[in-house]
Amino acid sequence: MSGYLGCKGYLKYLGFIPVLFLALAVFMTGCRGQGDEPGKGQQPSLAAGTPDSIRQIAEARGLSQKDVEAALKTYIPSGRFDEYVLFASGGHSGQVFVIGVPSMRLLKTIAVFTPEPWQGWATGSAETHEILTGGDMPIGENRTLNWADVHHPALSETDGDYDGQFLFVNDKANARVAVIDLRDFETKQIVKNPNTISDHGASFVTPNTEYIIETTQYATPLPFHEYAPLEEYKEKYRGLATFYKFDREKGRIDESKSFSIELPPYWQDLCDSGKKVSDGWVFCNSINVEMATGGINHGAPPFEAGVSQKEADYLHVFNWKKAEEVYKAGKVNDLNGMSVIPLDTAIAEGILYFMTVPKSPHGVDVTPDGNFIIASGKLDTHATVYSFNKIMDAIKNNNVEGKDEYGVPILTFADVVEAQVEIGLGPLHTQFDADGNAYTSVFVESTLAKWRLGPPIYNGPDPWTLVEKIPVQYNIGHVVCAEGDTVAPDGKYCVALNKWSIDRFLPVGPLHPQNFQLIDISGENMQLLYDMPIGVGEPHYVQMVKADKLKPWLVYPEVGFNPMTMSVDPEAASVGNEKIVRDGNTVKIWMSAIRSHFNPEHITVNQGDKVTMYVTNVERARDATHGFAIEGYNINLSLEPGEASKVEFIADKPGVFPFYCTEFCSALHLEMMGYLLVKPSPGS
Ligand code: RUQ
Ligand code: CUA
Repeated sequence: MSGYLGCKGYLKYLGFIPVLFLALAVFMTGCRGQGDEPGKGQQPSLAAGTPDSIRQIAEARGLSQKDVEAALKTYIPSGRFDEYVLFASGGHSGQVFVIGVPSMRLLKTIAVFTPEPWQGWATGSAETHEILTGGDMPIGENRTLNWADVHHPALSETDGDYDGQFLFVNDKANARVAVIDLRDFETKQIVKNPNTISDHGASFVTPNTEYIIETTQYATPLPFHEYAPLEEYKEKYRGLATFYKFDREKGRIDESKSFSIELPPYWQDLCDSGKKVSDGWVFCNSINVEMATGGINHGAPPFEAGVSQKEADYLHVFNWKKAEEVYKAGKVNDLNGMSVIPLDTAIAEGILYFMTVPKSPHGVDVTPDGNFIIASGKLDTHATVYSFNKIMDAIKNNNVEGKDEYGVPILTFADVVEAQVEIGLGPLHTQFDADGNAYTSVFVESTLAKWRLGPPIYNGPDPWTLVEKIPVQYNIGHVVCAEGDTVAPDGKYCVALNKWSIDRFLPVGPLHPQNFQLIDISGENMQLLYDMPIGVGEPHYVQMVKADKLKPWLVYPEVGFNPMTMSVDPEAASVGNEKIVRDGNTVKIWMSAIRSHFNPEHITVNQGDKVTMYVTNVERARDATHGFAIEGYNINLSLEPGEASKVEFIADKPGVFPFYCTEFCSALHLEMMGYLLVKPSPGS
């Protein structure tokens, strides 16, 4: 029943669009809960021939035949590994979660945009602090950003397939993009876009990770720190699509080789890169073709009404290879150190075209063969399928139905559309399997819809039709299927990434977990296998990669390894070179850590001294991590075997401060400590 309440919320939310009342009423049944009493299982009814040992357990636990099957499909015995790995957006936590499939066990939290003490992330080491502040705001004081709204992870690709090397994530709130190296699962770089304050269409990679794409969400003046009143919205406000050049060798974004394209002030939304036949193109949705500026507080229509007045918005079609040529030819403006292709140039050079998409579109997804581009309106019941060949023909023949206010050509809708597939109310995002099926999350009705593509990717009977829908609990945002956005999807599993869980878990107060639901798609019918509560809000996109594509290090390759440079640090402490060196009021300390002591253990400095510590974990054993915390100085490091780290602080607090290892590394871990003695300066 609570599922029904969830849907009622949407009635209110969408109530200003009367036509939707009818549609919602029709679909409301799809919103209802699954009929079970919250927290209670179904009645057991096991198949004949089930061994007694299993029957007894199932009966005692109230498990049905289906429950037992689901349990067997997800259970991973101790010491065995999962087949797939999810890289999940950590939402406002600013981090990334790593989860095994099918067990749905949380394997790791990767610190990205938010300090994370257990990893020593920006809680002591100079290097991690440098990475975090690398994404600082280019203006103002006190500018270190300590949180982010992580939306979309993107694994690096080679020929359109995940290669397991890097992961990119964006921060919608501040328009930042981070680079994570999957050799050690650590963040290596955070880049702040100097010209836009928010993004959403990020992170998406081109098929060989030439570029990482980021588009503006909410239009602001260009650059965002210029002031212009909302009355000047059409003239002064702009969107941007930024193409960050990725240097695979260095494992970093190269801002000096990156460029942006100026866009009209529609709110650019999600993107997907063309692949195979459509390689060289990028497709990004947008909303607010109305260029509404809100103003409910002085009688204007609120944004939600203003932005969805018109029947259609624009899907942006970019020729990124052409844009790269134009950028290299220097036809750009320099804006805060970023090369920006002006909108007029983008139009004149044939870099940008529009296609209309009905009813407040959101996601856009390219089929594995690259032939079709699928976009869905949040207030629509269809997925609209565009043909890449038809788009190319329309561009070649200048087959346009007009231009927008800024002169961008709009391709004739009827001539670029391949199909419109009726799938349910509120479709958002689409993934694919290996058999020519698409899986679309349907938000308003809380379902996952499986439907057939058409030729040439699916050549069987009944192309472009709905196959099956499965209810999910509740309010599904994204869906992810195994490698389901690559050129070679695996099928097998999808995970519904539900915003609301309502009645699925033990209550933990008014702030409920989100619900990741594992769904088996390998059989004739989709089967719900497992609910995983996500105790952190609010994840968006997730990618699912075959576990054997990842080749992470189990210890750092050599002692004295600096994760920032991914090489041995010439300054690193090692066994035998531990020392304390004073030079005026600067004190440098080289310290080793090994079970179960630090060397040195006594450090005496004067109040006001500038202290630099080089600390190395000299262990070679797997999992022999040491922490290094200085009490009262707000410092904690995590030193993985081989890792060298650097700590810098001013010893401004006089007194005696124990330092200790924060990882329970051995039987004598409690004894792994030392004293920092700070002698008061004579005047204090
Ligand atoms: S967006 S569902 Cu970034 Cu769809 Cu969240
Ligand atoms: Cu090292 Cu505890």
